Amino acid sequence: MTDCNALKSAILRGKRAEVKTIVSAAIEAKEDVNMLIDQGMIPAMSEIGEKFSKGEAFVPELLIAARAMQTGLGLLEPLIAASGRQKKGKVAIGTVSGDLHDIGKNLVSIMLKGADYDVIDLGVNCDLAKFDAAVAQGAQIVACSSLLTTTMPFMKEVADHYRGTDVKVIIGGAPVTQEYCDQIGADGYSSDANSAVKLVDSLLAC
Ligand code: B1M
Repeated sequence: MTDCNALKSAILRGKRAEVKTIVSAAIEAKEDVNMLIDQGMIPAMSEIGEKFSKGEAFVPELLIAARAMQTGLGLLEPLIAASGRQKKGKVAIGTVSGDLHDIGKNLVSIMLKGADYDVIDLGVNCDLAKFDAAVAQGAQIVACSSLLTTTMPFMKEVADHYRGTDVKVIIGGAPVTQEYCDQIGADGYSSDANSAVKLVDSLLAC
């Protein structure tokens, strides 16, 4: 059984090799992937975030922890996404223009892939042209992630851009709320990766 505290600690110390060893062993043992994410990875990022807010940790420490988390997520991704079944729909996801935070977006992306969605991951700093290109490839839903209060207003531009079309715009990220979603007229909000899957399910009536 994986020691999720050891995983959390390895992420907090930015020890990518340790993360790789722990996650690889868990994969080998066919352990529950969600447990690693929910009890090891997300708590690690929450803790470093709290320390950053209190001035007890700084940007370089955030970066090394984020890279260590990405190492683990990269190993888990094919496992979660592996599925021979017909995809339930196509979702484009990206962190909005001006914003480079991608850990939460990557989690949502992985969870959607794991739930049998075809996901076009547009990365970070996405402008309308990038979202449009994904829609041209058949994306039915555009999922926007924002971690900065300064980049949240771009979500309104996305919602306005697709209003009146068949494309649904959904939003999320730490500073985003249901109230903000209502205010900008987006089609849905979710607070975490799991509820993002439920939201997409409901919008596509799966
Ligand atoms: Co930055 N950062 N950061 N950062 N960073 C925050 C967001 C901040 C709150 C820290 C703080 O001050 N306490 C603060 C924003 C303040 C504000 O806007 N009011 C901040 C700042 C200021 C900055 C810089 C400006 C710092 C600087 O340079 N002076 C800079 C901005 C760069 C830019 O984007 N242009 C910056 C840079 C960075 C790093 C590069 C060092 C690194 C990012 C690395 C990376 O992403 N590859 C980083 C990090 C790691 C953080 C914190 C500590 C952690 C973010 C994170 O990964 N959380 C963050 C503090 C915090 O949030 N407590 C902070 C874990 C992740 C799993 O959660 O992304 O919320 P989250 O995703 C969740 C949900 O929100 C939801 O599901 C996810 C999983 O359940 N969700 C969605 C997310 N997207 C969704 C989309 C959906 C649905 C749900 O679509 C429908």
